[in-house]
Amino acid sequence: MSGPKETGGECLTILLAGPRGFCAGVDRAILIVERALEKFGAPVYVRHEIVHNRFVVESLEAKGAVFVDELDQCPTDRPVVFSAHGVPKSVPEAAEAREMIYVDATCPLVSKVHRESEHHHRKGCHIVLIGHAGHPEVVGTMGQLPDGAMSLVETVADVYALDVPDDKPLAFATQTTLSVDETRDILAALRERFPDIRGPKKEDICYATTNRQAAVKEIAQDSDMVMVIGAPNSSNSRRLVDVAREYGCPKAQLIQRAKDIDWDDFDGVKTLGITAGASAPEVLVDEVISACRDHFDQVTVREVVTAEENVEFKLPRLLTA
Ligand code: 0CN
Ligand code: SF4
Repeated sequence: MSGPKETGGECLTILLAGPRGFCAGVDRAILIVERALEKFGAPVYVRHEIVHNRFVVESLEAKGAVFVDELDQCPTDRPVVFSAHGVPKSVPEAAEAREMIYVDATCPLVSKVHRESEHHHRKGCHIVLIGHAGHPEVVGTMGQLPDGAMSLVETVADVYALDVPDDKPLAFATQTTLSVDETRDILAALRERFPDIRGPKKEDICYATTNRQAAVKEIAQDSDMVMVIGAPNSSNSRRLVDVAREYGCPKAQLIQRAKDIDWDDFDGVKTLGITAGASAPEVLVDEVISACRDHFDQVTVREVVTAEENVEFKLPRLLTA
């Protein structure tokens, strides 16, 4: 099929995973940019995409936010917001040195990992971070400590190849948006190789990542295809695709918008699973469902809810005073 309604009497059932989409950290980060625009007027600079979603970034640009990669691209007389993923300590230090107004939109659950890493470092530990090289959260977390204080592992193989100082106790921390199952295996390897390693009871994967993965597991097996709405640079969204594939739906894919849907791919698809990463707004889910309604004669939507969420984070004081 290629154009709208060429299917002739075809029905589609949509299984909508719940929870999906925005988490409390993303809600807060976006609100921080909006409040900063209200308080300081435009332009407000934002270092890195506030969350990994083009639609969100473009909506904020339309309100007067200017997105940059690095702090030195901002004029010193305008406020700057740091993204939800966190920043190395050197970034707020540089902002202070330049006497800039800055607002930190780092998710409190990422900041918690920063503080725990600092705590282990103060106790004399070397820290093993489980995460994806180059991801801004990993860059931010590693940047809480001096160079060489942390080692990064991405896989079980990395654990066995790991070279750590033998005169220090070990502790671990993790990125917040990893695959729960993969991290369990990496952690088991770490604990097997270093039985005394210190760290949190489970890992640092956040509630939103955990709940969205559990929800997509529930729909994957019953779906002929799963669409995860999210961006290619969104770690938590990409993990939802991995999890859906592992849990019985090889035809799982990441799409950013309805226009990315390849309708030719729908051959034999009677049940479509839909979820969205923590940085993908619900309006994009609605857009995909409405595109499906345009292409099928009958669409039935069934929401499969595996958890209720009621997490809320406070805004920084600078924006509430
Ligand atoms: O997609 P995000 O902006 O970030 P990652 O999943 O790539 O870390 O979602 C918000 C999560 C955070 C922090
Ligand atoms: Fe915070 Fe988790 Fe949301 Fe990231 S995905 S912003 S860590 S709640």
